[in-house]
Amino acid sequence: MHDHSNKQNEVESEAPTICLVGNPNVGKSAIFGLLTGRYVMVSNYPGTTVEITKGEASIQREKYQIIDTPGVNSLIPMSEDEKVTRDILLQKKSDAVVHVADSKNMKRSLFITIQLIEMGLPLVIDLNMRDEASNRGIIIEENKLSEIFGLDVVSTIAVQKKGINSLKKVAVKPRVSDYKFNYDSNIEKYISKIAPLLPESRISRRSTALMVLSGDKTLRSWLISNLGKEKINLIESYINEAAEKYSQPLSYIISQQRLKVVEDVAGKIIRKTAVQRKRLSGFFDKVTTHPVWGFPFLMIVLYLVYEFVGRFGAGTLVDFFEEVVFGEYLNPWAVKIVKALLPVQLLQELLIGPYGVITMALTYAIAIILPITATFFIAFSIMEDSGYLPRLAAMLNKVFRIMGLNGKAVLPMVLGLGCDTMATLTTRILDTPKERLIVIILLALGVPCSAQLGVVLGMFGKQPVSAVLIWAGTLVAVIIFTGFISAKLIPGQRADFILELPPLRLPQLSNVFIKTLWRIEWYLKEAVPLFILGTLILFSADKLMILPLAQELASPVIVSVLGLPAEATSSFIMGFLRRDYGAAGLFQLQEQGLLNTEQVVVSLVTITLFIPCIANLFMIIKEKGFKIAMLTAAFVFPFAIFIGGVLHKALLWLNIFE
Ligand SMILES: Nc1nc2c(ncn2[C@@H]2O[C@H](COP(=O)(O)OP(=O)(O)OP(=O)(O)O)[C@@H](O)[C@H]2O)c(=O)[nH]1
Ligand SMILES: [Mg+2]
Repeated sequence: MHDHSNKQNEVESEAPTICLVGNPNVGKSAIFGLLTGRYVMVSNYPGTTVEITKGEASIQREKYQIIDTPGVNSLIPMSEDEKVTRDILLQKKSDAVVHVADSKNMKRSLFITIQLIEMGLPLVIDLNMRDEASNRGIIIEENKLSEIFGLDVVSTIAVQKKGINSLKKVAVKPRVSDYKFNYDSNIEKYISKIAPLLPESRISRRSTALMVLSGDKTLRSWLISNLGKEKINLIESYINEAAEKYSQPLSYIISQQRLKVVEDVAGKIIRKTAVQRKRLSGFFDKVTTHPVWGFPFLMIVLYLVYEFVGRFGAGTLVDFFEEVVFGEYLNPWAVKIVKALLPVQLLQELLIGPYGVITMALTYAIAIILPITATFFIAFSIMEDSGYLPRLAAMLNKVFRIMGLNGKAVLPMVLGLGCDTMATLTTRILDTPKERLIVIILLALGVPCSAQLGVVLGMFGKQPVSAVLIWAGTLVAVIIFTGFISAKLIPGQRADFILELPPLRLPQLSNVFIKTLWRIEWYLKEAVPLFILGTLILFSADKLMILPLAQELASPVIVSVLGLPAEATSSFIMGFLRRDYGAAGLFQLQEQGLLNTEQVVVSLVTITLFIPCIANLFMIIKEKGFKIAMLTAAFVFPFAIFIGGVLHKALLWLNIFE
């Protein structure tokens, strides 16, 4: 997530291109980072990369353009991220394709290799994760593999930076494999009938004919824009004729015949030696996915995160930054300097007044939110890299079925806890438009992002445990209920749950560190300007007497419906810009003793459910269009107030916090 910045840095060069392709979670982005020196997200779950990233590398004093692609399970795309990769092979000239393969999982990799060979692309094979393969007693006969396919084969361990130089050497002189395998005579017959009708592309007609025969619908628009109606009809009639021979769909038949080739090659190149299974990781593997024990384990994980982020980050660190760094030093200095240098009162207030850029925006952004998000990012990166997230997906599959989703949707939902905006982009890994829409709505509605979550945890650190439980329980109930209803209302279907479980590993500290720094940098670049903008809006609204007016207008809702003090209005206004900014406002109200426990719970439930932040809204527009984005916002906003109001009444009635 968080790779907005990639866009601006994209380099369109004439340099020869090297394209990294392979299954999900095999280390493509890690290799990309080593080749280009540019960091892109590397995480231990499939679907980390959903868009292409370009970078430059200099190999033997020549410039090359390197392209990182989303992982694919097949080159007949099932989801949008896979389509991105297929399309780049189809439409963009690659001077070399590096097939990054997972050495411990060669069969899955070979399934891609033979399709890349079929495409007639200039290719080299990189056997990555050699460390994990040898830990499992798997040895790949590189020479034999190279001989069979007539391609250069190198092996690497990306996380230890091993083998990168040999990879560079072969990547600049790729070969086109002359390995050929045949399908049954019926399929071969129709390949040769369809192939000549197809438009020219960057890959062989034989491979596009096989895609067409496999019923690849994503090729339709490409075919329509390149071929006349007659040819398309002719192709369709060939596909139907070809299919008549079998009782199963053609795509299945073609896959089966490919798998046979894979088995055959795998038999020749994989050797196994005896190894001891590691007891500890085996134990964790069982516990984390266990239908019963998985839940207590999840609770322990959540508790640890709460201690680290809620207590240490939001308590100790924030106190230090707010009271000592800003309270005793920075703010008093700023006041002195500003007063000395700017004798105009309006300007002084703009910087150091109650809605001042320094006293409000920077204090919020740096003293309150930064320590919290930084600790959260560390905790989150550890969860990402350990391989726990996909296991959570497997465990929650059943719960997610209620919402018309499958366990795969857990990934974007949990990633939403990092940043809803990027998680919205990650929904591309989901297989059906229906699932994507449901997850996008749920993200916009009920999944607090890291910054907001951190502030929320910080506030609950000073409240009884029952408060955080009620907050979390309400959110989970609202999410499940909304998911359930949307599953009924939105047409379409749910796909089956197939998610490769990556191995559990000890997170690499350097990656956790780089990722955290990277996210902090992203936060400072994306969030702080918005904070300043928000403060300027509040400042002007205050000066133009709009703020008191808005507080008066909103007070029936804020005061009567939600039972909050009128001052909370400005927090909700800020919430429009950034979720965490709104929460930070509430944080200060609590510090000033203006909120009791019941009000803390109600205000936090409301602000968590409240409108998606501006960046998220733009992402929804990008992914689903303006109309859907506006509808989502129009639903989320009153719904949040409604739930907050109901909760307020219920808590008063139950009288829990007296
Ligand atoms: N042990 C080991 N781990 C590796 C190696 N290469 C990458 N990893 C880890 O594997 C995980 C996946 O790496 P990524 O680079 O994100 O994989 P990707 O192929 O880009 O994945 P997607 O973008 O999801 O398709 C990360 O946790 C890496 O740290 C390796 O050679 N050995
Ligand atoms: Mg990647």
